[in-house]
Amino acid sequence: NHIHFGDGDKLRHDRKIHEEEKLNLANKIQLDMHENRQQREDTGRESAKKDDTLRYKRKQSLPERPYVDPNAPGEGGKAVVIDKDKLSPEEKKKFDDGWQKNAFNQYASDMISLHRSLPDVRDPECKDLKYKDNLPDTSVVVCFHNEAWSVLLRTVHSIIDRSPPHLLKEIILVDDFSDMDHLKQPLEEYAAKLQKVKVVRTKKREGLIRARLLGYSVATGEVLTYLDSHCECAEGWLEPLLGRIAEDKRHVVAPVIGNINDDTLQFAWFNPDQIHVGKFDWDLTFNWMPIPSYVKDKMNSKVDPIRSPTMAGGLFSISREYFTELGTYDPGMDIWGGENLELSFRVWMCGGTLEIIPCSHVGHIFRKRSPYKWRTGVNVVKKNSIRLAEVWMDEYKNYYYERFNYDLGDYGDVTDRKKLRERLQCHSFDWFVKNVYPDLFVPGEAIASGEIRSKAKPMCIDSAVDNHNYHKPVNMWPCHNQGGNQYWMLSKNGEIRRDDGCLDYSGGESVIVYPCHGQKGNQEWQYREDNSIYHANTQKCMETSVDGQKLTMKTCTGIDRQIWTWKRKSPS
Ligand code: LR7
Ligand code: MN
Repeated sequence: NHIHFGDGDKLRHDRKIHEEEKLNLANKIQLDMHENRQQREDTGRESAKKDDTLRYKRKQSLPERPYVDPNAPGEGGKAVVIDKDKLSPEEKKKFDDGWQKNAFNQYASDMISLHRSLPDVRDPECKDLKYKDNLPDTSVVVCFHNEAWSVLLRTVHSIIDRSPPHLLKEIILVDDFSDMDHLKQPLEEYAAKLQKVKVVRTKKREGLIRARLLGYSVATGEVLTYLDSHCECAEGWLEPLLGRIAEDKRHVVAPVIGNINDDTLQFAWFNPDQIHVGKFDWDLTFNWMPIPSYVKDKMNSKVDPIRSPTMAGGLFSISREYFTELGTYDPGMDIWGGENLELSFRVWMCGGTLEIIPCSHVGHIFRKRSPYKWRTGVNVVKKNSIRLAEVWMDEYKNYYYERFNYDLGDYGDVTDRKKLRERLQCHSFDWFVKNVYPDLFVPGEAIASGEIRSKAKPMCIDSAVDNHNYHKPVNMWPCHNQGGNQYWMLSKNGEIRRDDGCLDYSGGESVIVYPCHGQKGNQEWQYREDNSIYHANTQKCMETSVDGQKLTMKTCTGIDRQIWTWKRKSPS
């Protein structure tokens, strides 16, 4: 499993040579950053005292930001609304291209200052929190593949403008083999003018996981902070993250992730009572959930760190030493996906904690589609997820595998990662579930699971379960025996569910999928001895239409169109 990073070694080499030179430079820079006035006032005091004052001063002051007209587009995090009808044909084309290339409104972003102001979104209580004097410094690693100029540079400037200089060791921009021209020479030149910003490049498209490993290999700060390439850091974002790590290097921490609207670039944030934590579903996708009661009950204040079973993956800080001990990332993971759950499970199972820090806010552009090319012909997310399931999930991995009928395919070699787990002497996945995420729905508790096949025709109950499919009628589809949208579980309290979606009937023609509410009612079903599926509330039975395409609810009669085979599996 050898990776050729290319630039990494060279940089490390260069670094050695310039270490001394840079140290001098760093001292000089720091001195330059102090207000000369302060120094002048201090002359005459004894030198020890002066040092203290300087250190204090350094902690307080942020770099000066260039003046931006407060009425400029997007200032204060406000929305930029563009009336496309008023654009000239050329501008319209620019507008469309921007969306096409980035899956967000690049045209709007280009209108906004790289130094735009954001509201101070912190809870007032945050300002009472005190942090250690000698917080560790951080390298911020930003990986990108074909990112828009204004969005990437706004990320960079928001880091510089809102981080106390002595805590920001460097920003490492990792170019994952982009082919856009602006990311080549122009970025190099721009970065050279900014102190502390380095550009490193992969030699081929590696995907975000190995790109992050390249960033890791050249980073020198005590803490590593990873950010996506379309973020904006809000006032005071950094100290609370570093402060928590300073208490114990095993604290892995993430900011509250605000939403930068993909269309208007409006910056929205979450108050302490709206903050969500990370969960996962059995198809191993990451999702958000409200703070569970067993987490909330242990918090003394709304600005306390919030324990989170998983993390989104893109925005977090970790002690560089601890990241090393913990085995960084799995270099066998490609392009995108899986690494966030892998690291989440690993942190918890191997002695660390994962927390969201309510006083730290960073915005991220959430997109509806992925704009860049993935590896074709390989389902990389599935491959990455199987790698993590094999290494970390023990017998629980089967709940994931059932979802695609154990069609694992080639997921490469995971021996090294299994050795890592042994070396670290980690807890079992069962321990993780019971101690960190006790209210997780575990399919092993299901009474029946798998496809639900009609006796009348080889048709199965079929529906996606996600925000876009909630409230929509559930229909029938030819059985494909591959799990996926035909995989359903009957829970102990009568829900027919997948992840957090439940079959729900409230009268009328159709059954719909609806978020599970755990209250029985419209979501209570019985799979009866005669293989009918009975809805207690309305006393009706599931029935397929004569052509087999539709699912309806009818008075129970026991005809073939009301008889179902539900593949059962004994809990593994
Ligand atoms: O091949 C690639 N090489 C890269 O360098 C593909 C992507 N990337 C870069 C890309 O430019 C971006 O900066 O990697 C970063 C993440 O890719 P996005 O922004 O296209 O994806 P995303 O925001 O949906 O990614 C989320 O899930 C990923 C799973 O692998 C990573 O963990 C991302 O970091 C994660 N993003 C967040 O957690 C931000 C909050 C979103 C949520 C929920
Ligand atoms: Mn992203």
